[in-house]
Amino acid sequence: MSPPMISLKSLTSTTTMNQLLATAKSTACAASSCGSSAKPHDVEPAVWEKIKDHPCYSEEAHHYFARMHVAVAPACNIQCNYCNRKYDCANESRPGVVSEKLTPDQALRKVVAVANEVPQLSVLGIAGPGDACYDWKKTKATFERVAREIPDIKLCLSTNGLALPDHVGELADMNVDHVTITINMVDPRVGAKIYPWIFHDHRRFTGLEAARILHERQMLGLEMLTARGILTKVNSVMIPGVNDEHLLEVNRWVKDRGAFLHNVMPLISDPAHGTHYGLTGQRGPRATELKALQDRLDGGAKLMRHCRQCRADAVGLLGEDRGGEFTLDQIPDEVSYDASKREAYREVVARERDDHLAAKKEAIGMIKAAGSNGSLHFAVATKGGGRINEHFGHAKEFQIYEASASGINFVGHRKVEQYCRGGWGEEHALETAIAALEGIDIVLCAKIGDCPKDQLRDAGIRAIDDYGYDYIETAISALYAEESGAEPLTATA
Ligand code: CLF
Ligand code: SF4
Repeated sequence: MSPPMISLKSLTSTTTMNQLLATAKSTACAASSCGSSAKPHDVEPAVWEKIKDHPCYSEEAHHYFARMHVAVAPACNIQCNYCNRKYDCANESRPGVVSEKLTPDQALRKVVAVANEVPQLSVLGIAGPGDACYDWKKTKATFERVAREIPDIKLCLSTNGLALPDHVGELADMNVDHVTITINMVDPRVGAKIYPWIFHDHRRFTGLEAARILHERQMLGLEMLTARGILTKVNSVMIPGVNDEHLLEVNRWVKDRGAFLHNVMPLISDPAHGTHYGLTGQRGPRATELKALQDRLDGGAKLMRHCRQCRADAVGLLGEDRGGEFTLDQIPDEVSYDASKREAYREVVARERDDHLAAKKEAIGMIKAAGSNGSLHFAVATKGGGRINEHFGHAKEFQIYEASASGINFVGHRKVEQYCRGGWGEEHALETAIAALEGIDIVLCAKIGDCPKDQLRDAGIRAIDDYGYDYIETAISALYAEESGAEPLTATA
């Protein structure tokens, strides 16, 4: 029999403590139906403790937990050809772009306000808009103030690595468990095409010398973090014709030095952004080129495939940005932290995750038992919680899964223009969504109208809303089994 469904939506939109706890209590039986451990078997328990609530370091956690960035570090010590650190464009969504810069005190106010309203919040990241290690005083002051007020929040930092070796000791002292270094090259000849200059040791360096110094400092920083047990993720920007092939070598180097994850991101390049690459016509990779490179990297340093390339002031689950709700003018001058919503949410999520993991295990067993050699690609409309819980017309992105004899793998996401606005479908948005879903066999969503369903069918894509609010893997396994002629699974959600 199907256990009652837990609605994470009800948790995240509940406004009072009593409502939240009542919701948690009413869902307890769903969790008790599952005795499986929430810990995956491929990581040490101590590492799992560090990643289990971090939406970037655990693909599974990104269904449940949110990060927020505070833009306290505007200064930078290098120039990347893909960046111009423009501060005032709320319409862009890419790293290095923010709407308002904050002092550490303003950042604390904002973190407390978000923690009181967004129960999924688990991580505070400082990712610019400049370099968090170069603008160190503000980064450190922010982390110290927030950690005093909200001790259980995870602190996360992203850096170009040049100033990193100077601060690894303090990062360890502050219990920062997660650091990201952007490493785009390990050969200074490649680096010279990406970085026109760096500022180091009170001097400006250019050309090969600049790239060599940056490379040596990045490797040193990575080794120092690994030695202290700080989990390090390496971000690499894939720049076709500049470092795309070279990233295979980067992957080997960072794996050898203990990187926990490697996240290869596509170059975002547009003349309107005013960056060197944008203005000189350097293109970014196509989605298929990115995936092909990621597939070639499989077997090296473990890959992250669910990055959303967030802004330096992003707030919310990956893939959503609620930053606009928490600008300083909307936050009271005095805010005090109330832990109740976050604590209640965590209790419910712990149970929900057990249930989800059991369903996932069952689904993957079913896929393997189906004995098919083929693969199917699914695009899923979801608002989080690992469930199919978004209407097709409201989706701004689809999560992409590949089902094959080896199991069910999350392989990325595709952004789309929202099709339905105010009850009306936008024809142009539907056309671009269908184009973005190229290569997809089946779209899974909570609801879809006849018109978009027919147009998707004409494009060779089946749209199915029969599994609305089920777990993603449960629906995928049932459909995969159906295609292979095997007995479908009974939905567990
Ligand atoms: Fe922020 Fe980065 Fe920490 Fe995450 S983002 S500092 S590790 S909390 Fe995450 Fe955003 Fe991708 Fe970064 S989705 S851009 S990987
Ligand atoms: Fe921009 Fe970051 Fe590069 Fe500095 S390190 S130039 S902020 S992308």
